[in-house]
Amino acid sequence: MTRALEGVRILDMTHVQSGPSCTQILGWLGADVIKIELPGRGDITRSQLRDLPDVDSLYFTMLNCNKRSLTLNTKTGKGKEIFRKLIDVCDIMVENFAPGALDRMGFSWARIQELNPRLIYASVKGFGPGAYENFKVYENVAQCTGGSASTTGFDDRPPMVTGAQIGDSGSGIHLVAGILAALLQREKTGRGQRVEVAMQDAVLNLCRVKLRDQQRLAHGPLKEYPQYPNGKFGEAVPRAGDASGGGQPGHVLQCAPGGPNDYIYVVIQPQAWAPLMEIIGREDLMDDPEWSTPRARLHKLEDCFHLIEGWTVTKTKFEVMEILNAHNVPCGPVLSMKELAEDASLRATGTVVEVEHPERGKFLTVGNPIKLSDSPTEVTHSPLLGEHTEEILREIGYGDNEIAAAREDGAI
Ligand code: CAO
Repeated sequence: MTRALEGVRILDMTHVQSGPSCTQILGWLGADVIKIELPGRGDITRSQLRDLPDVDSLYFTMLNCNKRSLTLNTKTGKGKEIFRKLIDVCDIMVENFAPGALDRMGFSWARIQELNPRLIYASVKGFGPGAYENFKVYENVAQCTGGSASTTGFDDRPPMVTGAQIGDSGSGIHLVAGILAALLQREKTGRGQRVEVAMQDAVLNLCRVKLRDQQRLAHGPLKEYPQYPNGKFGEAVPRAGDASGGGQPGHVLQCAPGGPNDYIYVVIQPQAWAPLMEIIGREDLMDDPEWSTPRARLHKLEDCFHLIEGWTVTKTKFEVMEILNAHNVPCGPVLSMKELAEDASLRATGTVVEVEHPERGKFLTVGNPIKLSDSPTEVTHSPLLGEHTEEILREIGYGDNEIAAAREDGAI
């Protein structure tokens, strides 16, 4: 079976997480991803947070599957020549260097267009054009500048970052969408274009509902927030703890036996109130006008969840999930990374996969979360540093002598 992006060649100049998360997905969709790395060192994450001595870190192996590695110093004369050749034969270039790094190498967008007008040039930067455009950005910086930190955590505690890498992998997936659209447009126009995603923008896009609430705040308190009705609202959207960001109230409730992740998130849809009350043995509240409508419950949500928690603490989160789902009540157990790593259905769908690596042996990773019926994903191991240098150079027309000379030069 062919794969969706078969025949598409990516010049992958990415490093760390945001860019690599994008090109890994393109690889899973079938593109040939050629990862360019600095000779001798490679992507800095190869050696960061290592769990085994002298072996590529999980940070690297989990973000660079299905790619080939070519070591190339693009600041040498020979390196620039090889880079120009790669620009010639590739469809898409992806990079997430600090602002201006590619220009400093001598490859501005204008120059790239001259070299290959069909090339799509995709970048992740910390900020879009404006006062901050030249600043470097990492994950948590983006979470802070994109509105996530100010709206995450509890009212009486400092702002908090989330474990979901919404700045890095969130920007990566936004970039994938832009690249695929540009590829489709190129089918019609024959021209490449520039695709840019700023991490601040990607995070803000994922915090859309909080900007919604900022505007609602002008018209009165946010009644589904834990600050209502007893606390105060200031000028900006406050941290809402674990209150639901949607239209239906929800809360994390404790379960048995009381371990750090023995919790379940329960949402009270209007139609779920009666079944919930029946399950917890409070049939008296099913039709009580003081409790039975969303409006009546709004000023006492904490009491509502307290009642339900009195029942959830007597069961495990999985028992609660079974019972509530049998009555169509939306809920979700808080799953630990250990539980997710061992989850049989995630293994069966390839969302969690074991990959054999030539130096570290088997490692566990998150496979392709995007499932295409006509384009299956097979996750292959991340490349060793420079594993494919000669293979790729031969493919683009270099012979043995030229390869040896480039190596002598330090270009590869
Ligand atoms: N050949 C020659 N030079 C190379 C090279 C190669 N193959 N690969 C990298 N380099 C050079 C770059 O050209 C740059 O040189 P100059 O500073 O002289 O222009 C240098 O290596 C360092 O690149 P950098 O500034 O991007 O790296 P850094 O570690 O200092 O900063 C980061 C890292 C992530 C903060 C920065 O790249 C950044 O802000 N990127 C944009 C936002 C982003 O993606 N952040 C996500 C980080 S986590 O996913």
